[in-house]
Amino acid sequence: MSEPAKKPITLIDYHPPSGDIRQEVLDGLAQPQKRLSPKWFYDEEGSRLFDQITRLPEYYPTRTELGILHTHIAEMAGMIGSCVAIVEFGAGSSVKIRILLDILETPAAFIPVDISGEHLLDAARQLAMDYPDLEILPVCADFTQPFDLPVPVAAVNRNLVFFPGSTIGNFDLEQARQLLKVMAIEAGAGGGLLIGVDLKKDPATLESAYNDDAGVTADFNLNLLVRLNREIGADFDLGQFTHRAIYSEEKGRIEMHLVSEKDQSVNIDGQLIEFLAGEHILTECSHKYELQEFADLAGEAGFNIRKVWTDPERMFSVQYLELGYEPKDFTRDRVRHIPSAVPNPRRKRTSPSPFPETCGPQAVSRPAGIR
Ligand code: AVJ
Repeated sequence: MSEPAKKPITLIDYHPPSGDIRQEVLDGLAQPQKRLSPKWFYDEEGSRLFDQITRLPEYYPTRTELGILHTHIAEMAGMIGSCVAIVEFGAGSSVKIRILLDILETPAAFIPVDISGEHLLDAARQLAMDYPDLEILPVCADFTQPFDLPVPVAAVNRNLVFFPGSTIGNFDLEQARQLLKVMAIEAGAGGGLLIGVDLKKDPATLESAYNDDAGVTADFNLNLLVRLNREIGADFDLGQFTHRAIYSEEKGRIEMHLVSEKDQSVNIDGQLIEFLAGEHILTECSHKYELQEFADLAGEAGFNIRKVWTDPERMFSVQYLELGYEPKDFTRDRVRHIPSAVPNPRRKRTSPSPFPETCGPQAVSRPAGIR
C-alpha cells in the first residue's frame, strides 16, 4: 500500500547553465560536419517517442538490460551490500531504480542527479509514494563535472553510482573517460558503480535497432527538427530530411543522421544554413563496447570489474565495478558546498529522524558527502 511521503522532498539545485539552444544549434550547424546534440531529443514528444522505442521489437537494449537486472538482481544486491547511498546519474528510468530498491538491504538514500530539475522533482515525489522510508535527495546538476553530494540522515556504508541504459554510449571515448572519473569521485573510495553497457555485435542487428520498421526512431530523430522549428524559429522542411542510422565498424558506434534530400537552405531565426543534397547532420552516436575495452576504460578511472552479467546471446551487459583506490584527481580540500536551502540534516535535525539508522554508529561508516 502506498502511503504519503513522511518528509517533503526538496530539490538541491546547483543551477547548471541550461544551455542556450539557439546558440548551440547554430554553432553545431556551422561546423564542417554539421551536428546537433542528442540532449535536445528529449522534449515532451521526444520522451514519448523514446519510450515507444524501448518497446520496439528491433530495439533490444532496454528489454535485454531489464532481463539481466531481473535475473541477477539478488546477486548484484549481495555484492553491493547494505546501507548504500545510491547516486543515479541522469535519473530517468524509475522502472530500473525500483528493481534495485526492491531488493537492496536498507538503502541509506537515493540521490537522483539530473540537469533538468522539473522532471527530477516530479519523479522523486512519485517514487516517495512507494518508498516512504527512503530518503530521496534529488540533485539538479550537470553530472559531467564533479558536484557535491548531499549527506543522508542515515549512516552510509558506501556510495553506489547507478548508470543504466547504456547512456555511457552517447559519449565519445574522451568524454566517457571523463565521465567515469566523475563517477569515481562521486563513488568515493570503496564506492561502487552499477552500469549498463551495450556490446559490439553484428552490424545488421545494430542497424535494425536504430532503423525500426515502424519508423519510430525516424520520428524520434526528425522530432529534433520539429522542436527547432517551434522553439528557435527554424524553418526545416520536414519532408526534405530523412533519418539514417549506420554502424561504423571503425569507430564502434551507431551514428544517427538526418540527410538532406536536396540542395536547400534553412532559415534559423534570421541565419541561413546551406545544405547540399546528401549532406547530413550527425544527431547521435551510440558507442558499443567489447567487454575488455570497457574494462580498460573504467580501469583508467580506478574502477575494477567485480562482475559482468550478460544475456545468453551477449547482446548487452550490466556490470558491477568497485573503486580500488581514492581517485587521483580528487582533492580532499576541494570546497564542499552543501546548498544552504538544504542544510545538512545531520546538524539541523531537532526532532527524531523518520529514517531508520540501522547501520551502526557514525564512526564506522562514511557519509555520502564526505569521503
Ligand atoms: C538512450 C542513448 C541509450 O543510444 O540506444 C535509441 C538512445 N537513440 N534509439 C541509444 C536512442 C535512438 C539510446 N540511449
